[in-house]
Amino acid sequence: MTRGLLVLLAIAGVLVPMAQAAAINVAFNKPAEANNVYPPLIPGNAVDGNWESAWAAALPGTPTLPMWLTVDLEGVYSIDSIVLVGPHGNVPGNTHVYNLYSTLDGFTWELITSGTLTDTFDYVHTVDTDGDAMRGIKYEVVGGTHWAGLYELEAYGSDVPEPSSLLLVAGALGLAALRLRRGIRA
Ligand SMILES: [Ca+2]
Repeated sequence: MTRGLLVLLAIAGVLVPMAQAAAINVAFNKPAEANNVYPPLIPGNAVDGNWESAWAAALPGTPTLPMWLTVDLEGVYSIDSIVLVGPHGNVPGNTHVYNLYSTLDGFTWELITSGTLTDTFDYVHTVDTDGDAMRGIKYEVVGGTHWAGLYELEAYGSDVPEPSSLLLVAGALGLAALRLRRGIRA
């Protein structure tokens, strides 16, 4: 095995653990907003890590729907899954029909999926998002007869490499090759 190959493997050895880092909830305590709020059930309650605290709208059901909540991830992340925790124990059997969107720029929203959370009986949904890049997430309630709301929104993922990071890696590889050609030991 050549010294050059050893250097490349050593650098790759640093990068592999970063790529395999466990996914974390990148929505935790991020800025959240909603188009309607019933104080003290503020939007931030949907990203506080507590499944028993909720965001809720003040106006119930139609014709006030849709009600929505957005979370700014404050950066672009590769998201593997989104967990929605709906109402449980308020009005058992009540449904919350929702659309789930993502955005990269805060203006254009792309539909991820639609579903129905059912109070107490089916109130936790895990949505597989295949590592899609996201900057923000929107939960939009478009149906249901009671107050729209959400107890928690979790987004599990990891950092998407920024172009500057890739340049640093390329630079490190180039520097290693240059040092080898000149016989310089690291
Ligand atoms: Ca909560």
